[in-house]
Amino acid sequence: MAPSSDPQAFRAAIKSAKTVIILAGAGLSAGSGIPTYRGADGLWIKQDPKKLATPEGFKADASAIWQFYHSRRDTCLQAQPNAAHTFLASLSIPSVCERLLPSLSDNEKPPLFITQNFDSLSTRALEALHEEGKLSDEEIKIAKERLIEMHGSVFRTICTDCKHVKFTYDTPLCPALASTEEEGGDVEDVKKIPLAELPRCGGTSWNGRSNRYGSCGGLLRPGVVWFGEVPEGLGEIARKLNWAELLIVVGTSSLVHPAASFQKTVRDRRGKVAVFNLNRSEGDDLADFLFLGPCEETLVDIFQ
Ligand code: BJW
Ligand code: ZN
Repeated sequence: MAPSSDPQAFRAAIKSAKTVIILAGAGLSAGSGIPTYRGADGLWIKQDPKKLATPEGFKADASAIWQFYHSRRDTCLQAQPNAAHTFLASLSIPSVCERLLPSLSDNEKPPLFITQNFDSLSTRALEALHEEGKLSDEEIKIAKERLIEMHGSVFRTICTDCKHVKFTYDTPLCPALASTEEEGGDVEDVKKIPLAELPRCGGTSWNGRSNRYGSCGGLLRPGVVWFGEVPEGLGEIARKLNWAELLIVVGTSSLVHPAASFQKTVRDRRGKVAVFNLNRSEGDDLADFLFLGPCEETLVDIFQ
């Protein structure tokens, strides 16, 4: 049966669901000006993901990788959460959650929010609600615990030696990256930064080596999940997917695994799937609901 685009039927499904999971992809942040991966203007159309988004690529040319991620980090820093981020974040406000998802079990509030995006815009949308006094300290803490960034964060670094993980919005991460301004330029064209001048564990002023965790001087890598690496939070995700009565899929092409298989997992357990996407996407013909258009409009409109 073709998916339904009837807002009333969707509202009925969401109102009766005891467990809801949201899965987001790059389309959620497209309205904030962050490029997607596979669209006409997508990153992986212009650039080779084997060179830029694999551990092997990093080993081969850490300088090119760091310049690529430095530029994308700055794009994310300059972007603002859009109406879809804000709407999804607002589900963490108890009164909003109660009104829009009245059947959710107490231990399912707010709904688990899985994002493949590394841009922190969903976190920043929560932080904005907190600053506006709409989320208490305790509520934002719980909301952040229920937000899984399964492909990591561009604002995290991981030390390749001591494995220390650090989160920072500071930019640039080292002086050598300050002068690399080319946005998405060809990898071969960017300047070669010596390994010693790339971001190092404990900071770039560090000039010796020790065994100290978090200050060992080792080479840092971006804290994102590359192809061939295991995404984060999979244990929690698998447990929740088994019981989800409704999976809301927002702005993903559903081509990258394991996220691409979440729809099938939910359907196999007789849960419902609703897809919000600008265009048709992989597997959406099997969804129960399909709403085409920019999610910063469709997602917000449907709940009004
Ligand atoms: C809008 C919109 C608007 C636009 N409103 N919508 C063969 C078969 C099966 C699997 C594999 C295979 N060969 C290799 C694999 C595994 C591989 C994989 O899936 N590859 C495929 C390409 C085939 N996967 C992995 O390697 C993963 N790890 C893994 O499998 O480990 C093994 C394991 C798993 C489980 C248990 C144990 C072991 C890791 C994947 C890591 C992905 N990393 C990236 C890069 C992150 C860092 C960076 O950005 O540089 O993550 S790749 C990139 O794709 C990024 C994204 O999170 C991810 C998904 O992309 P997304 O979000 O769907 O974006 P797009 O651009 O594809 O789609 C955007 C959508 O938005 C479009 O549909 C638009 O229409 C829509 N849109 N504007 C609504 N305004
Ligand atoms: Zn270290």
